[in-house]
Amino acid sequence: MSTAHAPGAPFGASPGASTGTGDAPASTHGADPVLLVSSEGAVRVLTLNRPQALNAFTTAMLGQLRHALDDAAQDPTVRAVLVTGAGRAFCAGQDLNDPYIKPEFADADASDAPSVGSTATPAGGQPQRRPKPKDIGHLLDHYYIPLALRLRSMPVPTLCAVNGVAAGAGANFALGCDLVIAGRSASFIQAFSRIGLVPDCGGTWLLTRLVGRARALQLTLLGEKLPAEQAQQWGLIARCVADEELASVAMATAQQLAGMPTKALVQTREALDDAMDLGLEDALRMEARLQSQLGYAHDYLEGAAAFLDKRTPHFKDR
Ligand code: T3D
Repeated sequence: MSTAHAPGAPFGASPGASTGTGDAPASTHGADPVLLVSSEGAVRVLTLNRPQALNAFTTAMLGQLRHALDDAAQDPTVRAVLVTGAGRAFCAGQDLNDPYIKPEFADADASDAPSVGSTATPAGGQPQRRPKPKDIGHLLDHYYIPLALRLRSMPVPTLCAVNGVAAGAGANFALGCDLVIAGRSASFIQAFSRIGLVPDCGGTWLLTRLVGRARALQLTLLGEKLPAEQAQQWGLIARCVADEELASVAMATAQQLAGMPTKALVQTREALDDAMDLGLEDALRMEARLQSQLGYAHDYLEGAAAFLDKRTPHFKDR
């Protein structure tokens, strides 16, 4: 796959290497593709590419992202997925301008929609324009839920390199990855309460597990910016590194994951998620069941043999 460098993209992503799958074409008539796809060895790199709007998710981008994850999941040469953003932000969450969710407007007297903003009669007798509500839940059912489930069930480890602000669903998509490494200038904002919504894209589930109820409430109610360094101290993310080191550290970590026993990594993710809802005895039995399965697999036999032979193991299961 081509690795020509695209402007603003931290990894070797080529606009020409974008996926052609998704609910919208990857590239529309000369417009920049909203998702860049490239590979470095066994690492598939996905770069959100709407830097002018801080990589806010459009339905086209959400569709392409899911299909790019499907594609990586089905490609036996891919052993890790690295997601990042082009430009100064990782992702500002749902694009509030996307026609899918942007309210249409109707004259106030022609609509029974709730009024917003000033209720004063406008000067000049012009009819007041009011937004007609849309079912935002539809967007979640059709885009965010499949995307979040796809991410969490990837058959390879996932890593997010957070290169700038991650807000709303952008923050929670990042936190849904197995490892999150952020640049020092990055930040996380649960922006939902600022616009009258609840956390989505798995935010309720992820945040309570990652930082506990008190900090989850602090983040989500106040909607304040959490700097990357504090996010790391809180255990929200794995690492915080200097901005200029982010791309190299993230790629080195992704390559490290790609060289490891994939099945064991993925089953570890699933076991940790499941363990949150299990009692000790059930967790012990789950561990035994998983070890039983893995114990027959090539990677365990190879890993144990390589240790005894004092050589580097060569893992190949997926
Ligand atoms: O319907 C639903 O919403 C359901 C789904 C919900 C999932 C969600 O993600 S809800 C949360 C949506 N996101 C937000 O509310 C965040 C909105 N953005 C911000 O609060 C700020 O942009 C940031 C704190 C992220 C960054 O601030 P700053 O000062 O660094 O940048 P900026 O100047 O605000 O933004 C730069 C440009 O990006 C600007 O465009 P312009 O004026 O230069 O043409 C801005 O409008 C655009 N932009 C930023 N975020 C979004 C966006 N455009 C559309 N949608 C956005 N979410």
